[in-house]
Amino acid sequence: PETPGAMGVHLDPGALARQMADDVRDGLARSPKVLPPKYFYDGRGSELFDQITRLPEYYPTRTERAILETQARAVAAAAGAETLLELGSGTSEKTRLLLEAMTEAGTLRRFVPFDVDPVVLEEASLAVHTDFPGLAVEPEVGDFEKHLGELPRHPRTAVAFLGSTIGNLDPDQRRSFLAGVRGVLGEDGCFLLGTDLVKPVERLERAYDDAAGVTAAFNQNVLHVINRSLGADFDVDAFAHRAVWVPEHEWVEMRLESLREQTVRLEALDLEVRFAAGEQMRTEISTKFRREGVEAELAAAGLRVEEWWTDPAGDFALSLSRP
Ligand code: AVJ
Repeated sequence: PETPGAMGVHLDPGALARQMADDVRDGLARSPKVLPPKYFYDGRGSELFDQITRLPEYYPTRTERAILETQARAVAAAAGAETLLELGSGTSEKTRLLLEAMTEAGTLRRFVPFDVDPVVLEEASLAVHTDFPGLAVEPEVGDFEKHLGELPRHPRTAVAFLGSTIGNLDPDQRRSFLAGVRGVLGEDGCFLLGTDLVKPVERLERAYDDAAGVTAAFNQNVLHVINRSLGADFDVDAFAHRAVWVPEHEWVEMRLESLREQTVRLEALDLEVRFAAGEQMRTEISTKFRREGVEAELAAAGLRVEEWWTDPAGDFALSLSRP
């Protein structure tokens, strides 16, 4: 069998670096300060996230996998997909359940993993190609908030966006992201979306502030990323991890709290930024959803929910929607 198709590239390392410089400059100029969550995932950050998914407190990954394990055939039957396009595909680990069910159903011809990290994408593509030799694997490198409009269109495409990554986008970002998804679907595609659901605050805050401190290390790692990429001198240990449920938005915020008054220099931005003692900077939102809200946001993008699968406890949902 042939090797995976050449990668489509929509985002080169130079563009990524400029984007990061702009995002960090803007975020640190705001009050309160914010950093975008997409810069967590360097090699170390991806490794820490992988550890998070195995923590006893962090239920979303294993719950979504359990739903996929139970419902993979139903998903494959409902989707009837010739092409599976996975957004933010990473290692495509859970996606294998879908690939198996969809190849078994006999409809699937092509897998398009789409991710911002070309190294992870290459590895994942090779692994899928090895295990699914009949499948055309056509990876695309890009940012799902920017490049959906540039992706090649194929008939009967199922777009998958798993892990409740959509929860890391704010409502405006979700609106424009979902409009982009609607665009790649054409008239005969469908959208498979994983969303974490609202639940008692104690469980949510523990899921984002685990006893072993892995999430704290994951949160602080973004400062290492900025130090390395932008020549900054954040004293990582002078910032403490916080996880806070914000009821008016129904999201968990991760923050980094400056433990003392300090000034940070960012060489690549020619910038010095002051932090007060106790000042908190937001590094991530992780929105928790209700069915009505998911349906309303999808409807606003021109998508109607056809299937809604959850685990028995109702912790997490997988929806399938269509134009
Ligand atoms: C995989 C991005 C959805 O928000 O739950 C895990 C990331 N942050 N612990 C999430 C994350 C802190 C995760 N996402």
